[in-house]
Amino acid sequence: MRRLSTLFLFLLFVSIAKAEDGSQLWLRYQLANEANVSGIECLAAEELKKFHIGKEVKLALNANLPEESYLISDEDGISIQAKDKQGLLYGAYALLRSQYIPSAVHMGQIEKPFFKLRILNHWDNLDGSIERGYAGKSIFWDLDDDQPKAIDSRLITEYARANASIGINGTVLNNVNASPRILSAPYIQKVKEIAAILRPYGIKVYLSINFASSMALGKLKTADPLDKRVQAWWKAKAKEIYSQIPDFGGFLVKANSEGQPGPGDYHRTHAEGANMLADALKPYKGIVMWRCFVYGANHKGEDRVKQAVSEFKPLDGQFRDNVILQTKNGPLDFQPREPYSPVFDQIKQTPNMVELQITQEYLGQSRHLVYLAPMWKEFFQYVSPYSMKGIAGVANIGKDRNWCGHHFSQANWYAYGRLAWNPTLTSTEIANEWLQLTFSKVPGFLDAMTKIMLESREACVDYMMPLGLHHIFKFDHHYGPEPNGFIARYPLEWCPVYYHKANQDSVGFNRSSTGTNATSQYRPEIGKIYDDINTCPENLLLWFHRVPWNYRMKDGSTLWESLQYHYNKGVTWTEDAHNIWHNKMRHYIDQQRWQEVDQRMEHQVQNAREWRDVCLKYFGSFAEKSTTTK
Ligand code: GCW
Repeated sequence: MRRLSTLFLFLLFVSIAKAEDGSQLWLRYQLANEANVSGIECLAAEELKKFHIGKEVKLALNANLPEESYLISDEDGISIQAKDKQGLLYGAYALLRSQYIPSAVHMGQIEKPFFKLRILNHWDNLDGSIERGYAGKSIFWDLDDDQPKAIDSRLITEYARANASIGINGTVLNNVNASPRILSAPYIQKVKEIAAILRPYGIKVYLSINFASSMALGKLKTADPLDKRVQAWWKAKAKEIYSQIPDFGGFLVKANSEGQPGPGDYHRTHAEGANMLADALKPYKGIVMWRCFVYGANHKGEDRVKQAVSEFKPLDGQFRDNVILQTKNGPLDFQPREPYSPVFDQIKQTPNMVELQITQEYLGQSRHLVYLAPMWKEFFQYVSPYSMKGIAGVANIGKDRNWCGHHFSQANWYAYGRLAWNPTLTSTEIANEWLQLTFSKVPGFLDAMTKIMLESREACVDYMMPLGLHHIFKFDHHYGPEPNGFIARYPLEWCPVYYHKANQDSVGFNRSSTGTNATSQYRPEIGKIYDDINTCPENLLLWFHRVPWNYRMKDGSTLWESLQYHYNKGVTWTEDAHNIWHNKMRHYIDQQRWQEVDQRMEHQVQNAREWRDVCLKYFGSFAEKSTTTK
C-alpha cells in the first residue's frame, strides 16, 4: 500500500514536473490511438484521427447549413455536419475542446460565427522586426531584401492550426506602416506560399499597402488616386496578385497618418483614395479596410480624440461597397481604458469594423499579466457587434517559443478569437476555458486564476492611469510612466502633459461642452452622461473633465485621495496576485511555465510600484500644494 502510494506520488510528480514550454498553446491534446473517423477526407478528419478519444465520429457535408457553421449531434455515434470543409474543421476543434470542457459543444445546435471577418493584423516589418511586438521576431519575414528569405512552413502551419482552432479566418501579414516592397514580385511569391499553407485552415491573406507604392515600385511620379496612370498601376497590381493568389482577401491601409502617404498628399479625400483601391480589387471580390486612425493632418490643433469623426463623418456614404472603415475601439490609442470611439456613432452608411489591440502596447507589453477580454466586452456594451461587419485584432505573436512572450498573453489571442466567433461569451467563460485547456482543470488552480485574470485589467488601469488619466506613458516605447513628459519638439498629441494638464488647482482634460466638446460626438443619450461631471462615470472622469483636487468623489473622498487610493490598490493587487502564484500555484502546473510566469509577475509588481511612485510624486507635487486640497 505504502509502496503504491509512493509510486502514485512519484508519477504525479513526474507528470506535473514534465517541462512544458507553452509552444502548444491551448492545443495540448494527447495523441489518440487512431480514432475512428469516417466520411469526408479533410483536415478535420486528420485532426480528429490524431486527437479524438472515444466514440466514432462521422463527418458529412450538408448544403443547407450556413457558411462556416457546423452542427454536432450525438445519435448513434457523433456526427459533424457543415456546408464546407472549414465548418467541419471548426466543428472538429469544438469537439476536441469538449474532451476537456464538455460544455464546449451544444449537441444538435447549429454553431455559426458572429462576425464574417475575423482577422488578425500583424504589424510585422519585412526585416523581421515587429512594431509593438514583444514576443520575438516575425514568423513571416526575416531580412528585408530584394529576395525574401524562405518561409518557415512548419511554424506557419502551427500558426494556422492555432488560429483555425479559435475560428480566425483572415490575417494581414505585414505592418500598417507598410513597406512598398511587399507588393514586389518576390514578396508576392512569398505571400502566395504563405497563403497556400493557410488556405486549408480557412484563413485568407490580406496585405497592408503603402499608398505611394505606385511611385516607389512603379516609378510613377505620383500616387494621386485620380490620376489614370496610378489607377492603371493598381489595377495591374491587383491582377498580378490575384493571378498568384486567387482568394486573396484585400488591402489594409493606413493613409495620411503618422507620416504615411495618402490621398491627402494630393488634396484628395480618404474616400477618393479608398475607392481607387476598391475599384482595382472589385473584379476579384477583394476588400479595402481603410483605417480611421488619423490625426494631426487636416485637423491640426483640434482635440486629437475628435479628429477621426471630423475627418470621416463628412465622407460617410461616399465609399464603394467593398470598403470597410476600420477604427480602434477608443478614440485615442489603445489605452488601458478609453471611452468607445464615437466613429461608431457617427458613421452610419459605410460598413465599420473594430480594431482591437491584442499586443499589450500600453498594458505592460509581454511583462504584465493583463487579460483583455473584460476591456473588449466593455467596448461591446456601448457599440453593438451587430453594427459591425468584422473585427480585427493587432496580433501579439512572434517567434518566442511560447508565441506571445508571457504565457498568459496567449489568453488574449485566444479570447480575441473566441469573441470574434461569439461576442456574447463572457470574460469568465473564456478565461475558464483557456485555463483548463492551457494549464489545469483542478479547481484550486482554476478558481484562483480565473479570478486573477478577471481582475487584472482593472488593476492595470489602477496602477497606470486611474480615473480617466491617459497617455502618461514613457515616450516612444510606452512601457513605463512619464506623466511629466513634454518634449516640445514632438507633436503635442504625443506629450503626456497635453492629456492631463495638471496644475495646482486641478487636473484633467475638459472635453465637455465647456471644453473641446468631444462629448457632442457621441450619440445624445451617451454624450449627455459624459458631458455632466455628476453623471460621467468616475473611471472616465479626467478623460472628459477638468477637476479640482478637492472635488468630492461619490465615496466622499477628494479627487487627490481617490487617485492615491487607486494607485495603491493597483499595486497591492499585483503583490497579492504574485503571492498567490508564487506560494499556491506551483504544485498545480509544470515547473517551467510556473517559473517563467513567476518571474514576470515579480517584474509586474516592480513596474506597478514604479508607476505608482512616479505618478503620485508628480501629481502630488501639484495636489499637495493646491489650495483646493486644504
Ligand atoms: O499609436 C500608434 C502606435 C504605433 C502604430 C500606430 C497605428 C503601427 O504607437 O506603433 O503604428 O498607433 O496604429 O497606426
